[in-house]
Amino acid sequence: METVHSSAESDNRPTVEVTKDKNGIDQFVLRNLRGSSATVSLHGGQVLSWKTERGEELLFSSSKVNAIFSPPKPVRGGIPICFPQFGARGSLEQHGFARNKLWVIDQNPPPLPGDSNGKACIDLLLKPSEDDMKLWPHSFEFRLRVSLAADGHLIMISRIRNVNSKPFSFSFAYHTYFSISDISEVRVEGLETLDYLDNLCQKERFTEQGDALTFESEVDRVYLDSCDVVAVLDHERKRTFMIRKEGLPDVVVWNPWEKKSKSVVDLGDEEYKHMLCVDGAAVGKPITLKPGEEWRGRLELSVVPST
Ligand code: TA6
Repeated sequence: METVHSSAESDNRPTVEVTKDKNGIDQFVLRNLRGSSATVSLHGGQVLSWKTERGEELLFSSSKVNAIFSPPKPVRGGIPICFPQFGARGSLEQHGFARNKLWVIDQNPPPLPGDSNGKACIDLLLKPSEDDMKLWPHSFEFRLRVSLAADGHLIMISRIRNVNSKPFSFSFAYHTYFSISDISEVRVEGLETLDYLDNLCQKERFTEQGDALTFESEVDRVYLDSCDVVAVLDHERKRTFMIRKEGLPDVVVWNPWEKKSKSVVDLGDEEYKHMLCVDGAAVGKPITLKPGEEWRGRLELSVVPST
């Protein structure tokens, strides 16, 4: 395992180490000085793991991943990047192609003032191939910075620039699979009274009632125009995931429940109990960029003890 940034005690800095997965694709392990870590793959720019300083995994990953994982499909779990669309429409695959592509290290990332000091970070870049342009004829530069802060917070910043000669529109989501004790022990706060589109009812619009969201069956919703802080409380594990977002007006909430799980080939039949997707997203209204314009979507995840 090669260390990209020195972690020698003397210089007392966070580290980024490079490894390869079983398909020989580079993965980057970010570590802070307290021992928290995050692993990012060049495949899809996907965060595959985010661990506490005690080595506890915070993101869900299907047990079937080793049996089924076959690029270009993404690993079931972690945080797949959904771009340039969320959902299945037209000729693009479900949730777009970004998560199925091989990204490269961004050798010359434009500075992100105030978002790098004291963090272990990696900058990745995705540009469309000729084949991509046939599918989605828009030139873009997608710069992704994944950082692990000194306090263990995981930060993802997506910068998507239109390098085209004409405007284009897209939708986006950080498709975040949280690891939970049991779906019956979890509630989501911060979505109360919001309108949502229900994917189980032909995207019909409903209004959420006035208290926290709990789960008794399959849920597949896009909550619209949410506030920028959402909490996922896991009563059993006495911890709460805090989701802070900027540039991401919507929140996707998905749990496949028992019946749907059985039809998802790379998800164990009982694994719906131990995962919940709560995605910072821009899905309700497409984002339109003029030539030269850039969009930025920032997600900051943290975990705090809670009763
Ligand atoms: O709303 C979330 C969703 O669109 C669900 O409908 C389900 O398809 C989920 O994403 C998983 O999508 P994936 O392509 O990752 O299997």
